[in-house]
Amino acid sequence: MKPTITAFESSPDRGLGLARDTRVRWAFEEVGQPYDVRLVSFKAMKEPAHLALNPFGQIPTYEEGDLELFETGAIVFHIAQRHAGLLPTEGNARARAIMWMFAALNTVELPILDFAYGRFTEGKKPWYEDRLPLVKERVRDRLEQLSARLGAAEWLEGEFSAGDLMMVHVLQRLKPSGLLGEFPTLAAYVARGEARPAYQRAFAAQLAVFDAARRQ
Ligand code: GTB
Repeated sequence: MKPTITAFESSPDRGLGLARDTRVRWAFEEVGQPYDVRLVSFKAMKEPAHLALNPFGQIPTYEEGDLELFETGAIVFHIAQRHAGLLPTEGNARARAIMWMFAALNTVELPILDFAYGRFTEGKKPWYEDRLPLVKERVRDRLEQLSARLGAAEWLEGEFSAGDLMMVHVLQRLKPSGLLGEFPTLAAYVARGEARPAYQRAFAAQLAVFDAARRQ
């Protein structure tokens, strides 16, 4: 059965691929699983039908038969468990790849979101500019640590895995700010992820949605 995910009818990132359906699309493409997309408006995301799928009123969601999921960590993990290609089969290597998925979401994405959302949600507060250097420093700390760990390796643990997929998508969020560019090792890591044919297909699919919405 072909799974269906939800995505923004018109993404606020204007097709940059930063909304979280892109990481799910990328996972589908890596494992060769076709999928359908149901587009939702901001209004529909807060209505009962969508809230039944995701109580937080967010995209993406995942439906396959009687399975309904939200949270990209859970969705990508589910796809990676169901299909070969995103998690190693050997037990310890698999555990390490899963560890990096959690590290991407729990340790690296949190300060990045604090930085990325701050401008929109707190940008007009009188204390925003005072707090900004602290917020940026927290991001830089994580990037420095991650960059040191990655070193000259191509991917975090040998072969490309769901851990890299998640980490690359989390780091991409920093590209518009220029912060990622301060860390050439990580900028090159993100570029390697973006060069993967599966990523290219996922990116093109989400961009096509944005372009179609703009033409209407
Ligand atoms: N932890 C959840 C997950 O990983 O699935 C977070 C899901 C989430 O934040 N979804 C966002 C959403 O639905 C879309 S991706 N927001 C609407 C709402 O909360 O009302 C986040 C996003 C939005 C915009 C940009 N952008 O413009 O660059 C990038 C990412």
